[in-house]
Amino acid sequence: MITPMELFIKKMQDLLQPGKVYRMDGSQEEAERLTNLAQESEVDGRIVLKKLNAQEYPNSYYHRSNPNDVARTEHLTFVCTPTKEQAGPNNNWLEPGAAKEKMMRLLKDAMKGRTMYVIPFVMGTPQSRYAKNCVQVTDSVYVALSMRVMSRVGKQAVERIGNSSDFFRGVHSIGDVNPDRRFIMHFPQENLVMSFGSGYGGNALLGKKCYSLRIGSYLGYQEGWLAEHMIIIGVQAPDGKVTYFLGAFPSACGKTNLALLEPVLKGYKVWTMGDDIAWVNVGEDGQLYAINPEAGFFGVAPGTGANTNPVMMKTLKNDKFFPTLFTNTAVDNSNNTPWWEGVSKEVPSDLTDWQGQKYDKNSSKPAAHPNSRFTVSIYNCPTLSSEYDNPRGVPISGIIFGGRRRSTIPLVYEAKNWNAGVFTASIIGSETTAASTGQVGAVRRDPMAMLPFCGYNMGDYFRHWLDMGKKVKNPPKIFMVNWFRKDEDGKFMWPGFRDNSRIIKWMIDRVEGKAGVVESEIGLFPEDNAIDLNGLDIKKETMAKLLRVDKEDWKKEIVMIEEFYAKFGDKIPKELNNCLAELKNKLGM
Ligand code: OXD
Ligand code: MN
Repeated sequence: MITPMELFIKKMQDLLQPGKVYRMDGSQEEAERLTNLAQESEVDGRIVLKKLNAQEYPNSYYHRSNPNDVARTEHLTFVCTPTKEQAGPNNNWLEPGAAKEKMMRLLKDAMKGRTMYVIPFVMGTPQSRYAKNCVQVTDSVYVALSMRVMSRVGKQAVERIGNSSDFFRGVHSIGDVNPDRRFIMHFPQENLVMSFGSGYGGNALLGKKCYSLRIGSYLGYQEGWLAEHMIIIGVQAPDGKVTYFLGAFPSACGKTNLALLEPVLKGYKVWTMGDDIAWVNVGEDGQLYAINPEAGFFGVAPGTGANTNPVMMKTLKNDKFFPTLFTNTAVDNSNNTPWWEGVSKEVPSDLTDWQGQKYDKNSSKPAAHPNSRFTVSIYNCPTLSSEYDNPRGVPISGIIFGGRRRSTIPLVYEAKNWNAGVFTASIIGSETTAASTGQVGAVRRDPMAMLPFCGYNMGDYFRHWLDMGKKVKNPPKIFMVNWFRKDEDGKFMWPGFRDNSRIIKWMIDRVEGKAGVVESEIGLFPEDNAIDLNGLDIKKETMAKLLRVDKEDWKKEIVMIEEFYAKFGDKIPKELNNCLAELKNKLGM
């Protein structure tokens, strides 16, 4: 009898008509072979991979994509639930039958003359009961190699799947990289994603945003857990105790920097568990536990440097795991290394830009695409937590939410309880960045930093969050931060980066009941002098400005929140409407 996995592969072969089928085993030997092949292959008129300087960047390869294919395409991403209401106003929706028909037409014979890579993979440590089994097919060797870095590809997945039909199915073809024929369709009820026309990470590495967040959030809703757009870190205090935090921030808000932070405070250390996605379950003891389903970082290169993220620079130069990929950065021809804005002060004189053109140093445009990326194994990371592969995950004591806001949102405050925390997270706004196509710099509501990734109606998602709070014995404390406040001259008021550890130390003190708070309209502020500012040159008045409620700004904020909530009609849980009413009341509205 044919197993469900074999049946899926056969169906894909019949549909896609590839010239060859290659099944990945996840071995190093295989990765080397595919990397060699990629250096000789052209896709979309470009050599897929070029080897970079191995002395400077071991195991590293350069990939340049079609300039029309450099970010997630939210307007071409659909959640195809039986009813529109199930997908909610937060998703583009298509009826599943119509969506499938559309995709079948695009995918039919799409791999003629190409190789179909069959990628069996596990999201999460294969020993974990929280891990999930997946199979993706793709015709992109770049995607196949990236999947090896980002997930656990190979034998273990095949063994875990066995005769079961309980696995995620992903179909991906890069097609002809035509934005008019590019769709990413999710079918949560069928544990299926169909993606066509893009090779970009968030659109094509289906284990990442598509499965671990959109499909995952739906599974979590059904099964009683949460799939979140969150980092996981363990923060070690001078006494050796490690406190685990989750952190949710919209794309390119410094999430990866926080996940690999070198604290400025003496005796503190951050242990990295993950930089993008967390699966959060209630453990046997009733506490919240988180695992990172991914096995690598797909990080934004620009802004990453020895000053901003020294640990990531070491990760990128580590030779433990093969391969590391750089996509759409510039290349310094003098030594064949990848280059991006922020990796060195000096702009090298002989640069090729991300589009393959000679770079003019006086150009007003950046040499690397603002959303250029590195793909690197988490096992290369020198601060990887010893708990990373613990099948149980790590117990969570605090959840940090944030956004990029030049005004209104204070540096830090704490929600007074779980429900107030869910409210705080549901009203996050952030200035948009280059990780998605569209306008950069506009403020958009991005609840829990999940707006582009929640695979079902966000009203139901808020309800699910509130219910999770009831199931947990000691719900973690919930904090809101904003590292990005600017003064009247447009200068950042808080130094950010390594100094953010000062705020996290306060959070640990709060978890341990060691620090006091002052109540405000929006939540709890640190007491005077509760934040350790030792060695930091910051004025008392600046701190005061960073830690207060600007009532007039908040009144404007309320208008935007109400507009956002209105989209969900009566799906907004009454608990959240009550929090909003209470806040308005406190602001005198
Ligand atoms: C990402 C994103 O790529 O959030 O991680 O866009
Ligand atoms: Mn992300």
